[in-house]
Amino acid sequence: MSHGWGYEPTNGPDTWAADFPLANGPRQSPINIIPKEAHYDPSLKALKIRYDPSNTKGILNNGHSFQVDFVDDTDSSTLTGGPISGVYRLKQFHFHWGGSDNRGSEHTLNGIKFPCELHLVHWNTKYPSFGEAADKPDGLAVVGVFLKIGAANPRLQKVLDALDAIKTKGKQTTFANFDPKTLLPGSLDYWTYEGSLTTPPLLESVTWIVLKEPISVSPAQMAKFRSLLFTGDGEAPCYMVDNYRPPQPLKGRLVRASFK
Ligand code: SG4
Ligand code: ZN
Repeated sequence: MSHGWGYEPTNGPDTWAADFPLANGPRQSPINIIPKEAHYDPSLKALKIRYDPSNTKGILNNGHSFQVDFVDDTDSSTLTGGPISGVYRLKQFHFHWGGSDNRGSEHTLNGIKFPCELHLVHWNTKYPSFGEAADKPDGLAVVGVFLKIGAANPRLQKVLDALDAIKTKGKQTTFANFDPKTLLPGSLDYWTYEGSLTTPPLLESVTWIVLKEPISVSPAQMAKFRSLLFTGDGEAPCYMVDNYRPPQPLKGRLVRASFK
């Protein structure tokens, strides 16, 4: 792919395997979650999430999504408990969304797509850095949250208000004092399985923790996501929409549920 991976027909998910053969690996993400086929595991612990808003560093349009980055040089914003052992630090969060409300999430529920999915990316502090952790089987833990159309979400609005400043690829701006815990739903019930990054290099290093309860987003808020561009300044503009990978084969993996 001379022009790099993306979400267009010419460089989209169906083409990634040419440059990233792991695309056909044994533990790829996302997946379709079939709640009736998930195994309730009473030994799964409650998720413990502790974030320090003062770790918020900035917000960036990386040409595939936008992400809010966090300072991760101490254990002040961490994920523990749930299916993981040890302490994982928050690195960034980002979203995937559709060009229309009938698609956009990466994970699906009984084949149903949500209009958007939030990913909170954490790395295992048994490794020295995110970079060292990113290719280890227990290196990363990503919490996934579905967004469904409903009332405007006031917690999300502060993030969306920053998007005007990062419309094009490569743009970044300061973003301060945000607590991503405010984005989470009331219940932290989850499904969990062993998977991968959903973008190249598709590394098989992610313990996925997908929350059962969606959060809400209004149609006007979804329009704001869709006002971003995949393209950089001076390029023919291409709206950042449909930046999701579709579900991948389960290949015998077990999906466990923290709840009955
Ligand atoms: C998005 O493109 C993020 O912006 C990427 O963040 C992220 O890559 C990528 O998704 C894959 O993450 O939770 N969907 S995912 O599996 O976190 C990484 C950056 O490019 C490595 C930093
Ligand atoms: Zn993601």
